[in-house]
Amino acid sequence: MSADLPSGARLDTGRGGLARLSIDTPTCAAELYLHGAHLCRWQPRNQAHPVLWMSDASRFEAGAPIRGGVPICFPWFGPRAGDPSAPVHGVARISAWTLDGVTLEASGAIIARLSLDGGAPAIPHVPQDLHLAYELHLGRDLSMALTVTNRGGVPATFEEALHTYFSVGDVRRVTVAGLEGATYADKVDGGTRKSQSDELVTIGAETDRLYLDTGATVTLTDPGLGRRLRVEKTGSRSTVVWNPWIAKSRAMPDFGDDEWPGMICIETANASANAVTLPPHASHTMTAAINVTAI
Ligand code: TA6
Repeated sequence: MSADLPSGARLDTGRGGLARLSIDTPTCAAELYLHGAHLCRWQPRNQAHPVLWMSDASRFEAGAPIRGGVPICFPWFGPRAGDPSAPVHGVARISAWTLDGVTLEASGAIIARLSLDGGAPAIPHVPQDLHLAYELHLGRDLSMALTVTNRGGVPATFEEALHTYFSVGDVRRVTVAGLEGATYADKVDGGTRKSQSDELVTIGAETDRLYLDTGATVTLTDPGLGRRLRVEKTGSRSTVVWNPWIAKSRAMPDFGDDEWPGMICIETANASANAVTLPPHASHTMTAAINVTAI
């Protein structure tokens, strides 16, 4: 593969000895691990501060999820119903993906294509007829597209999420727009269904909300870093907003005790009542496009 890489892209060995695609072009710097097809870094050239947040305490080892960046949750979101021993958020984020191709777009963006086939011995829990393809466009903007194909003869149901961690100046000062009127399951309150009555979501305590039946574009305004991040999505009916705050941060071994003010997750998903059922031989694509502007 190395020989076929366009200029500005390099396949090397990253943290924990894991294979990594390093990108350094006039439009952005980025790092993509084959472990979990995990984007750990994306920083457009006009941004002095990384857009994606990474924990300094993250593990980089086979079988363990990376903390930060964009984990891919699949084929379930959260704990697996009826199987408490199964890995939280599924197995895609702890599996070794195949890098199928890397090309350079006229816009200067790098396109990386990866895949994961269900049923491989190393990938338990993924029904063997499900095939995942992941395409990232890494440039001044970022776009991610996850396509699931059911190659089997029976319907397949799954949940999925691009569990994006954004870096912010101070989470207590950010606002999230675009979710007004949506219903959400409040996981901090036992999953109680509530309605987003305020126009803006603000963070003043542990927040873990699964917004349902919404295809809305979400805008994160961050006065601390003087920027606005816009997340536009397709093929997604759920949005998750998460900040662990103090106690939950301390309870997570791969999350620094004092790191919580610097991050917020805004996740593009299909979860719970929005799980996807794919007929035989059908595909479903979920996309998230992210751009950053100054405020
Ligand atoms: O997306 C929010 C969430 O489901 C939270 O409940 C929290 O557990 C978070 O994901 C992180 O999950 P992880 O398994 O990566 O620790």
